[in-house]
Amino acid sequence: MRQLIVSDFHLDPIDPSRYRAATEAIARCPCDQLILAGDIFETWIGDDGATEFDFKFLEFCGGHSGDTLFIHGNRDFLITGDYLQSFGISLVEKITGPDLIVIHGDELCTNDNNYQEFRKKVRKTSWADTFLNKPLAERQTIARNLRQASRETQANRAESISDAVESEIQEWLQRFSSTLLIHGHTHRPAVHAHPSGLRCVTSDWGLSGIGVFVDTRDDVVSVSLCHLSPDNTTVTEQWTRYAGTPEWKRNSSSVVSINV
Ligand SMILES: [Mn+2]
Repeated sequence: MRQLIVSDFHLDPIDPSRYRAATEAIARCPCDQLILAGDIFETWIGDDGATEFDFKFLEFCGGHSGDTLFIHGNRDFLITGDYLQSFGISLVEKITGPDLIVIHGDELCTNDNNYQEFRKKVRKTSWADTFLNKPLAERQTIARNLRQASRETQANRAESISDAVESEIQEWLQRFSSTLLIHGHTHRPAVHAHPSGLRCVTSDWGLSGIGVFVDTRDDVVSVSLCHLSPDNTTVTEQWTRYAGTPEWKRNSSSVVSINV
């Protein structure tokens, strides 16, 4: 069983080359389950605002060799489950189990009070209903203004405010008795060994990006941080855990190019 977790493509029709790059990079990676962990689209102002590029990309993801799951990010949380299902993609709020937790990751950034307040407001059904009832052009203007405001806030914000908070990470791992948490959102790709388990962070994308493979075979689980591009797939770091043992061990082999 192989799962591939990617996030933060931030696809925007003003740059079609990024749709192509993401598509070609994923096409190189056959897997049983493709998990799109949020902020796949730079903005989503309603399913009726989808462009031809969005449509083709979702069609590609839904037609992928295995199952495709979609987790909302903070930028594309208005994409609906019905719309995704029409491409064969299942919307899930998050993946939580003892073997694996996958979330977008904004839930972990609890030092950013302003953002958490905003999140609470816009994730209410009433906010979404009011917004989606506005004409498309008005929604486009609102989204543009929000993006601009977000860029200005980010430029003036301390690094630590927008990163995942250690106590939250521990809490998530312990709540689901898990030793593996994978998320995006912070755009800080890495593998972190925490006292309760391993945390893998996926990257944002330009024409390539960093995703995570989870391979489960018999009694062994391997987690690989991978650089994915249209031309090659390179494992940069790999960790392994044997069933019945709580500890992750980092594999010593250096960077390898793999044909997956
Ligand atoms: Mn995000």
